[in-house]
Amino acid sequence: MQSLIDQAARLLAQSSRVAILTGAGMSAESGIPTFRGPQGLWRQFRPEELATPEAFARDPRLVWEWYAWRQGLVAGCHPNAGHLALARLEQHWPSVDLITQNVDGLHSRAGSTRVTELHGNLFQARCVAEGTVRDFQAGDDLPPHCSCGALLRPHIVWFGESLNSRVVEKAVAAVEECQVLLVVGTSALVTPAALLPVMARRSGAEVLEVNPQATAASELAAAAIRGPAARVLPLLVDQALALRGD
Ligand code: BV8
Repeated sequence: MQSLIDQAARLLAQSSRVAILTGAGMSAESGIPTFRGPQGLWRQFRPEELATPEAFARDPRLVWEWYAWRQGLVAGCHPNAGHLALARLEQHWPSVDLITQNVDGLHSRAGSTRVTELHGNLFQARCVAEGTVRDFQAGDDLPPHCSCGALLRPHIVWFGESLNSRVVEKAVAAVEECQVLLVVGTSALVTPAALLPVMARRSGAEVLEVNPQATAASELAAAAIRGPAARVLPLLVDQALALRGD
């Protein structure tokens, strides 16, 4: 693994424009279950069953119970050494754009400021009638309602829903302009996020991957480092910083 970290650190050190794509594996070592991991995300349900507009229309209370449970779980978790390493990368490189599929907010809590949340944020809700978005902590009164009387829904992109076009444009621009795309903790199965590494390669960027397992993005990677984010990312960033003489 060390030779791959050496190779990846050299590519990072030589680049001024870096993009990062993270998925659920980024937060695994913070204690947040991944989507397709063994322990799953909640009771006997699968995310694809609950994270859909159909599930919300059918049973808004059940869907809110799931999101309230996740809010409680995430609130008790902390950014791990991998999140902190990516925040350090942003502090020392001229241009770092972090694109995350995660809705847990841990990158911002770790200090990253240039974060694009492709799939929304667990701690925001939206009025289904007015479309207004607000910070929101679920209480006991589920499902919650807006002051206008309409239902509030999690401000999350569900399966089968389109992503915000401005958010997608920002993510595509970042991967098409970067020199290196670092892909961390994603199975690269969910589109359109899974298309970003392909776009980066097509624009001439080098792709680096950090994941204990092979994924659909591995074949695009100049270096696919088989290890956990919280262990690999600090080593990678420290080595790249040393090569830059920072
Ligand atoms: C869209 C918010 C246009 C929810 C999420 C059939 C019918 C309908 C749609 C589709 C269909 N077939 C395909 C689609 C499109 C669909 C899709 O891609 N589905 C998948 C399941 C095939 N996509 C969509 O619906 C998107 N919208 O396409 O709009 C459209 C419109 C109408 C109809 C069709 C298309 C919307 C997708 C957004 C869904 N919302 N999140 C919530 O969180 O509640 S996606 C959800 O999956 C999470 O955001 C998660 O991040 C994301 C992707 O999963 P990963 O992050 O990759 O996580 P995963 O568990 O899979 O992998 C974890 C990885 O970490 C593994 O590789 C593991 O090895 C690694 N790992 C583990 N430990 C560590 C680690 N890595 C590093 N360190 C560790 N320690």
